Amino acid sequence: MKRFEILLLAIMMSVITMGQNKNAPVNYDENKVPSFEIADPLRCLDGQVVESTRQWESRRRPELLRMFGEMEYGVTPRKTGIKVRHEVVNSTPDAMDGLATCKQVRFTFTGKNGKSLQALLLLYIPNAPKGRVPVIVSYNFHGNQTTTIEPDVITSPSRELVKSLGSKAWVRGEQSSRWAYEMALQRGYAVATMCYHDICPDAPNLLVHGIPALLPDYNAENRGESEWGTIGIWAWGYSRIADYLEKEERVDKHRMAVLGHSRLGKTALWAGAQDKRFKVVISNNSGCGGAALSKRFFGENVSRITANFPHWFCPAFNHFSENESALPFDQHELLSLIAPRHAYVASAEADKWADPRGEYLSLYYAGPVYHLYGMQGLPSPVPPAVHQPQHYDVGYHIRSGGHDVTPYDWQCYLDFMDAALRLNE
Ligand code: GTR
Repeated sequence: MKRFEILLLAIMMSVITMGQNKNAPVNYDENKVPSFEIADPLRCLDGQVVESTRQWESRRRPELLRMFGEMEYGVTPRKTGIKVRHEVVNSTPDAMDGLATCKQVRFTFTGKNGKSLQALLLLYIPNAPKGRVPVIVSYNFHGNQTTTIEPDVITSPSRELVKSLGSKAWVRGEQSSRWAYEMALQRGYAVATMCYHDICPDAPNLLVHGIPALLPDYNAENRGESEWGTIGIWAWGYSRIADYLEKEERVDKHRMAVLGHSRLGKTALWAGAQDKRFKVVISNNSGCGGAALSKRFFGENVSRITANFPHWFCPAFNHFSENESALPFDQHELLSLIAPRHAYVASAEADKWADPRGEYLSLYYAGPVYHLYGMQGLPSPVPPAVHQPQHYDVGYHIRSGGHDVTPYDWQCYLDFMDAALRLNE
């Protein structure tokens, strides 16, 4: 047996009585955070501490990627056999009063079993800068048409599977407060968005309507312990968007960022951990299973999240319900997989469910890997006050208010990216 299989088996046997529980206790008291040791991300399972970036990349990084795949998000298949076709269905050179060129691109995914699926990418490219521009890639929750009131934006296809067509969730512009397109475009960034339901509808019984339908061996009803959940599938989708953008003539493929909010922040981190083309990886209020340390057991916990959203993770993650201390890794090690690229974590003061302090500490404890690359992580274990962004080679801010994406968040991300991507050189 391989080392991971033994580890997983040992964990499963030790937690047979635990389980996912929608009513599991939730801790909001800092005094009740259990004492636990923060694992050194540089220490391998066999106890060896890596001392060079070469060792990190050849030994520890693959070891961590395997653990996150096998025990949390599910293993991303090396080859899916899925073919992707792109078709520009609409191109407007003077969108947003001439600020941008708007392209809408249909992706058709076809599996070896002959089944296919369509998704729609909305891409805004600023008109003022000459040449190639950096791009921010970010899924939306309710369809491209909800991110703006621009009338030409085509409605994303897969929504009716999730909620009835009459639902106000799908109304044009309904989520526009979360999309600071004009600010990004004015600052020279392209923005690419797609509805995450197009890649895989977000409901346990709907996996068969997403990318899994194109995989003949995927058994959505009875997944293997380490088989893909939707976070893994959405992360795969982020990489397929990057494939397209790499070939887009106005986009600088060396300056791609991925940004996600909440469950899509978890997804952005897992995508950014695996796909090195994302040079900046931004987690907005991603919480449990995202940036927040699981072992703090503060706010949402593994028992609650796996009970409420059993399809997000692989089944093996359930074994850590009410048993976070048995995890052979924690989320700071997910963040460390982004180095030497740039990780950014943002919290909101009132979003205790996402454990703002745990999100900050996670980024802080990813520091040793950044240091190995001669880069600067967060200098202090003490989180900053609200509206005091901390921008080093990694970035963090906490703002007032609740679980959301606001223009203030975008402003911080753009400031950070200007420096991280050396936009003004
Ligand atoms: C909540 C979930 C969080 C977060 C959020 C969201 O219900 O408990 O983990 O992901 O959804 O995605 O909006």
